[in-house]
Parts: sequence; C-alpha cells; structure tokens
Amino acid sequence: MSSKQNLSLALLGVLALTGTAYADSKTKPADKATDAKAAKAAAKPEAAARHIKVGVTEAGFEPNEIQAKSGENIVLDITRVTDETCATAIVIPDQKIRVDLPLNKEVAVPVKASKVGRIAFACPMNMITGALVVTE
Ligand SMILES: [Cu+2]
Repeated sequence: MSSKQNLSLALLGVLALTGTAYADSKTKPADKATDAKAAKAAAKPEAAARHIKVGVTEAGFEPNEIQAKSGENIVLDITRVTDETCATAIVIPDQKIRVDLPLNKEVAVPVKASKVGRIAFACPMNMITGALVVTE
C-alpha cells in the first residue's frame, strides 16, 4: 500500500472519530470539554518518525549534524562500520539514552526534537560528538 493511501485511511479514521465526538457532545453536554480534547488529539495524530541514516566511521558520526524541526520525531538508523573507533555506543545525555552500536548492524535510535537548539550525542567518553540541530 502506498503512503498516500495510508494517509487517506488515516484521515478517514480521524473524520470518523471527530464525528463520533461531535455526536456525543450533543447528548452529553457535561463531557463536551473532554470530547473536544479527544477530537483535537485525534485530528492531530503524532507525525510519523523521520528516519535518518547515520554511519560511524573512522571520521566519527557521519553526518555529525542533523537538522530537525521542533517537536519532530527522529529515528537515527546508525550503522557502525569500523572497529577503529571508541563509538561502540551512542549516548544522548539530554534524553538519558544509551544504545550499543554493534559492528555492521543497523540500530534504530529514536530521538525527539524536544527543544530548540542542539541536542548533543556522543560516544560514551564524549570524544566523538554530533548533534541534532533543532529549529522552530
Ligand atoms: Cu569515545
């Protein structure tokens, strides 16, 4: 199924949910605020994560700067391709993330662009570094 079809189905789902919330708010005025909140949440589904391929080479993280928009869900698909590095794991101190990076095996590391500015990532000794650069 194409992503366009998926999107259409998702929108249909949202419309169905919104319709239900509206009908309920008519019959149960006391629940109106709750229903409105639920409808709003349904109308704004969390965006799908954007995957970015990252390599760990003798030069470090490649790329070592990744642009993101505030609030975006990013997944770094990281493959370490050398043993000539101390980045056998990645740490993201802001988000209390530490993930091992086995040789030649892609590992998905989710990172939320939770604030504007730099969200640093690094090897466990903070020698090899990079950052998610988050803008509004
Ligand atoms: Cu290191």
